[in-house]
Amino acid sequence: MTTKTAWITGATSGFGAATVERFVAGGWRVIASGRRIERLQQLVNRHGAGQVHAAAFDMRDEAAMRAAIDTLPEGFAGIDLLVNNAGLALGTATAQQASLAQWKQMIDTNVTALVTLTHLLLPRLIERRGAIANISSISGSYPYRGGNVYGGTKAFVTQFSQNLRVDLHGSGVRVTSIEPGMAETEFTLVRTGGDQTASDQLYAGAHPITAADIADTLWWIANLPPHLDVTRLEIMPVSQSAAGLQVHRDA
Ligand code: NDP
Ligand code: 8X3
Repeated sequence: MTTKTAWITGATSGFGAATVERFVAGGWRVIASGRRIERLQQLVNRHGAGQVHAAAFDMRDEAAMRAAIDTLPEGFAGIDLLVNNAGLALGTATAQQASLAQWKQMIDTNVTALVTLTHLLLPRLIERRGAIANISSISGSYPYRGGNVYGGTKAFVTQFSQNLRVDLHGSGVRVTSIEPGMAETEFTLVRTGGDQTASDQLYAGAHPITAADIADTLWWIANLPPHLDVTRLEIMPVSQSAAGLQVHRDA
């Protein structure tokens, strides 16, 4: 049997890092991408250059992304699975107080970079009758205060996934939108600009989703029989539920 290859974006932390470990343990080759090259290098050192290829670049830099694709080593050039995981939320302010620069960075990373990499890899995925797993979020379905553009980017990811499936009809390529709720990773540290206390307080006592939970889910999806496609998967911790309507009353 040919060794399968997965490209996992955002492999330096959280869901992506755990997913690299899960797929490497399962015998897949992994292209691990992210900006923090030292963390990618640690993955290569741990697993060997034959099993993990480090592709260090900023997802918002299209030229760097193209160069990373063009210089894939021979054993990593065919791709069976693209895990579009790299992404971030920046800030928790309401729209009227939010930073426009942060809004643009979220759109550039969570939307523009995701569609660019997908577009560039589609021919290889079609050739292998492969799969695409897009990491969306419950924030794309349930609005919450301060979720403004972050939730908007994830709603895009969910809908883009559904539309991709329609266009790829008959190609054998599977597409999944995974929509997790609260998960403990570096996500809140990034969102708050490095506030460890805020991160600890958010997750305290909530038994949030772990990165390994998402890695196991991706492993399950990737290894389903080829006639099955999990089209959308919403996952929350038992401790979380949506209860969102609010009413403002005149004084
Ligand atoms: P982490 O902050 O732990 O990981 C985010 C990853 O994205 C890092 O590896 C980071 O790599 C990468 N990344 C961010 N910006 C860029 C960029 N410009 N170029 C390349 N890589 C980038 O968070 P999570 O693991 O939680 O997040 C993974 C995905 O899951 C995100 O899309 C997030 O929106 C989504 N998600 C998270 C949830 C949660 O509660 N944690 C719930 C639902 C969805 P580096 O900094 O090295 O570039
Ligand atoms: C992350 C989940 O609920 O913090 O996408 O937006 S949430």
